[in-house]
Amino acid sequence: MTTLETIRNAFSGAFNQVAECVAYAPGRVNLIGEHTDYSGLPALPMAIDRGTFIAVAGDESGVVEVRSEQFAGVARLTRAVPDAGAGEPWQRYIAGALAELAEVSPGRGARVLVSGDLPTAGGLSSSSALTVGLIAGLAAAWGERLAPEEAARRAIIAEKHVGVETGGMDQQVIALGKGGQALRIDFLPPATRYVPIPEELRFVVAASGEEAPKGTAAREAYNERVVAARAAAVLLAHQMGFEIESDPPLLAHVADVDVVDVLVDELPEKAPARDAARTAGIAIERLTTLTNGEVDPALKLSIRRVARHVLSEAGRVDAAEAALAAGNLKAFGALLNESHASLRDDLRCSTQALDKVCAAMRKAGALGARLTGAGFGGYALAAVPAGKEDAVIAAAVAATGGPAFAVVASDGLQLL
Ligand code: NG1
Repeated sequence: MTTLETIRNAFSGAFNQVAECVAYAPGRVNLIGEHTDYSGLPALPMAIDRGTFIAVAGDESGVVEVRSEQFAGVARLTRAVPDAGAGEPWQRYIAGALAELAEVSPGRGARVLVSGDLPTAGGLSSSSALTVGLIAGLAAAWGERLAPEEAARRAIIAEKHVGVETGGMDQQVIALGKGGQALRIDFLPPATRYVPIPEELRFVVAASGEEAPKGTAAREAYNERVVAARAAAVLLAHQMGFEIESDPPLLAHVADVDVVDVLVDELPEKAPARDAARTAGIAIERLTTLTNGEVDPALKLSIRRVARHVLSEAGRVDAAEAALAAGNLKAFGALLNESHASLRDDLRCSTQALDKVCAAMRKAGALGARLTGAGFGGYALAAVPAGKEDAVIAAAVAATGGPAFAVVASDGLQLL
């Protein structure tokens, strides 16, 4: 297990000098509200008791050198042109973080060691923990202590530049998490509030056994859903007789209208973004342009199913928050199961292994289980009554080989 002491010792061993500061950024598990953030609709995640330590010592080299036993190779990125040095996928997060710190002591460099106990297989937000922690740790070493909200804001932009059109849930809960509490995040208008987790409710996370790497295929599958949701938003607004003026158009802009559930059924089952833009009379770029790249305007998107998932999932976030407040664990568990079914059947980001591990955990006594995070592999989450954790963990390991472990709601970003 990595601790402040072990990372400090490892830093001295690696660089033959003492670390000036250590940032700790936890992972997160999203309780409910999956694939909603990029539509401006709420999510309910919590920071967990596993995370990433980032030990830093500043220097005057103008170069940032990052080492980690978790990732292959050593990154050596020049502050002036950080993109040029980023080879391995994980190094692109460093380049993104450096781009978002361009104005902080621009001539300075740093040596960085990354270590921790957060699995990188997908679903527990290792990429955002790395990005948030790097931004906070490097800024501190260069003389600027960023507020957690500001570290999150910069990390969201950094990750978008890496190529995933992230909605921003992960970075916010990693920065703002609190022990014993989930964090309800609203995006339009932006707001957060803490939601206490009942004492008798426990959480287990379990690997599906399939990596959900942020490589090309997973990134494209994610970005396609982002654009399908935008296309659904403009078509629904068009059906209601108005045009969404903000950019990009989001399902949040139509979600509050009473008839929206009925109108969703009239959306095209599959259509390219190009057709949606033509029908709504708007420029195609408003749908397909991403921060880094674009989605092919001719690609057929599952507009109706994506909209049905996103809008129904937003309703489940409200219901889940109410169930937690009322201590109604049974209702909370049932909502997790409904979320999984919707992600599997409508958003289509589950896999057989995720379905299998969720089913195994339910059978072993979980109140409910669902994939967590973007899906396409990675981790599943189970809500478990206190005392049943070991049985649920054993069932998950028997189903997929593990790992599976209990997680608790924990504090967010810290500078140690
Ligand atoms: P993960 O599981 O970290 O890939 C992604 C997005 C979130 C959110 C979820 C789906 C990033 C960094 N995170 O999470 O913003 O959209 O998918 O709910 O892209």
